[in-house]
Amino acid sequence: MTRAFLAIPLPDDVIDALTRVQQGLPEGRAVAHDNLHLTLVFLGDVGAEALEDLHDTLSAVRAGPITLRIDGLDLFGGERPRSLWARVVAGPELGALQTRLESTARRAKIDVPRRRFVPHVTLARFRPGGGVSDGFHRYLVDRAGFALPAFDVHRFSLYTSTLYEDGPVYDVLAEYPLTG
Ligand code: 2AM
Repeated sequence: MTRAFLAIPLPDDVIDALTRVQQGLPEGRAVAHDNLHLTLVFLGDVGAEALEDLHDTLSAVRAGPITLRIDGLDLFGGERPRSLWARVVAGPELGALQTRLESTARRAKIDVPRRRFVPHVTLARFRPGGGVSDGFHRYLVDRAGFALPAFDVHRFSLYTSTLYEDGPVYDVLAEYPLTG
């Protein structure tokens, strides 16, 4: 079985800007530069045959480029955050692609967890159940207006995730163009 997910890789200048916003984070584990992405569908552990089927279907997907914008930081988990993330804003085509990919994965017999799609880029993760310090609140307040100019993305990718003690390593298994 292979742990896998579908995501949109981000342009280098966006990654650099997100890396800069991670600086000064007083606690939590910052997501490594190479691991910053916009997840579309988390696939979980997938067998080789289902992965092949999925790849064949994804290779036939025709969709155009998508314009994205990063606008603001937010937390999953509130006062006891699980993660800090950058909000991604887009037109309806992002949600349409996400829905389509999720259905494609289900048709390939992949048991995709049912979760509302909140477009985001995870920037840091926190120890479960732990609170955060005043320093962390100051960090958030100082970056309250964080936003980046809009940018276009021209592909999405199938990633594998290998879990190690010091964090996951993501590898691109295949790429699919968003060029219409
Ligand atoms: P996250 O960034 O909000 O944690 C690879 O793990 C990607 O798949 C991450 O971007 C992660 O989202 C997403 N994902 C969604 N559901 C997941 C789950 N149950 N376990 C691990 N990652 C998940």
